[in-house]
Amino acid sequence: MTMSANLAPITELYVSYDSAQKLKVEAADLVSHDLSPRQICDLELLMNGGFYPLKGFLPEADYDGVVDNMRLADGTLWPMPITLDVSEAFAEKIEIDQDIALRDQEGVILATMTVTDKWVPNKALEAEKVFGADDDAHPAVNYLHNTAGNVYLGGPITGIQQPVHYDFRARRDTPNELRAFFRKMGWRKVVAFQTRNPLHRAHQELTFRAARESEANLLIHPVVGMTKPGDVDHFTRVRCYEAVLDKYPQSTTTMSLLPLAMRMAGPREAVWHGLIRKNHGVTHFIVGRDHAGPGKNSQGEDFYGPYDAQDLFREHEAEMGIEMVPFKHMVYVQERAQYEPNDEIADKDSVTILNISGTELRRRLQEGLEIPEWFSFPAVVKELRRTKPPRSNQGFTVFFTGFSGSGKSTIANALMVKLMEMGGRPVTLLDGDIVRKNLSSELGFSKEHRDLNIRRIGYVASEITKNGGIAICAPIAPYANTRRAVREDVEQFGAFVEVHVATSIEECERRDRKGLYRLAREGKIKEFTGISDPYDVPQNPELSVETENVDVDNCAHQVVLKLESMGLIAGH
Ligand code: PPS
Repeated sequence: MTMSANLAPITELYVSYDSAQKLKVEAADLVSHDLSPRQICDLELLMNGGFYPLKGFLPEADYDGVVDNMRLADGTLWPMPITLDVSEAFAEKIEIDQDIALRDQEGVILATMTVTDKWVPNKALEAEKVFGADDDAHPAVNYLHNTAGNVYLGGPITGIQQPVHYDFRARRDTPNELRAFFRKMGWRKVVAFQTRNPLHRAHQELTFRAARESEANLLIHPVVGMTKPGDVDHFTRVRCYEAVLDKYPQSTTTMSLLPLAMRMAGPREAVWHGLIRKNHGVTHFIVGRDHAGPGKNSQGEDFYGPYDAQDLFREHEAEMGIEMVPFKHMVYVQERAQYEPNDEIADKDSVTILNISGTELRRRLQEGLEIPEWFSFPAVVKELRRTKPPRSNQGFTVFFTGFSGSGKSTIANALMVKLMEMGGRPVTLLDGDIVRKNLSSELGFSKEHRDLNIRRIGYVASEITKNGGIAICAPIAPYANTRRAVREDVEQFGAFVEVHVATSIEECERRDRKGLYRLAREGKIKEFTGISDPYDVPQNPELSVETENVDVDNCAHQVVLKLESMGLIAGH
């Protein structure tokens, strides 16, 4: 199969400038749905033709077909449900055939939609069929169950304006802008490389080889919408891509940013990516090992086989009208000082093959260790180090939890002093009592109020962590779920070190330093943790300290040792 692009403009869902002005005024009176970040990404690609031939968020019959056999009701291949999920309360207000306004997070109206369908999806079935397992360890399944609304609305979209982007505007192209660029440059064959990671030398080699072998030009087409939680942020990645771009021979290669919200759906995602690239005027698409893989399932196994994505793509290649270029695993051969496809090295026994895995790279960045030039470009490594300095220069949070009177505050204070003695990073103590005075003075001790209190602490700690400081928190934080939520908030930016101050309730009551346990026993204080309110003992804290028969200094020292072993403070 030899492809050559049809670069005529693709159908967009935008109305003309005049109609948009009029529609915008009229739409102000419609019931509004505030789009989630993922829905904004989906809407942008719906409107600009990236999701052609979809005309809007999927109606029920199309959704059923896509979930069941990757086809719209009319038989067209489409592997991913593009749905407008809303809350039950919102759905109740909406009648069939009603027009609604779709707004971005600042309230700007981007489109209107005529609601033709409203239904409650079978999410478990969607998870099984689309993502391969109803397992929350899959980021998209987790999203489906824990973030997406329970009702789907479907219907055609009338586009008013593109979502506003303030970043990297010159690097963003709609399908028609890319088509026009390829036309102007005379690029009749273009191979696209999809990525959500920084590019290193191996990627540069493999993409360029792919282009050479297909006698095509190259489009580096990174996703800047939503990728896998925990990925390097797109700001850093784009700076890295720009550094790699001039390593390609001049005028063979271009880069464009794609505002896609990935689902990490492996094989189905590969087919979806191919269709999206086709819409952008591309003729060839690189599919690697474990394309758009979501990582391990809750049993610790891979969700998909390493070549499932290539197999499914190949099955539908002719129908899609875009050719797959299978990704070769490139390794560095030291003796020849070059990258070669692993499966094409005939003299494997007599040469030295070098490779650094993603995990090893993260470790080296985390610990500030050397990253050799054969592996990556110095400019890329510099950008990565700027964003992710070694752990010993990053912010982090130490989160003490335990009963009232367990010794949390005393150990936290001692730890703060020790860290200040070492210097280097600012330290903030968010002690239970301090917080209740300054941040949460209106709150009591109901479950709801305790949760609010802890989430506020988590928010402040995550901001401190993000900005390179050390936050030491010392609330009771009795609920495991809330502690987990705080961990997630903080871990976006740095380490979260949970320390269980494991003093028994009997010992705390015996000490009764504030006389509160007596009052709680007498019923004068209600909902008292450990007496008349629950405490979930931490199951996997980074550290658990005993305080009976151990002095405060020693407890604080145990925490310092833990921080040292985690690489958070540099050894001497
Ligand atoms: S929580 O559950 O994490 O929001 O609690 P926290 O903000 O750490 O506040 C605990 C301090 O408030 C005092 N106090 C109570 N504790 C538990 N239960 C009840 N009902 C209660 N009422 C008042 C108590 O002094 C706690 O202080 P610490 O420093 O933990 O001893």
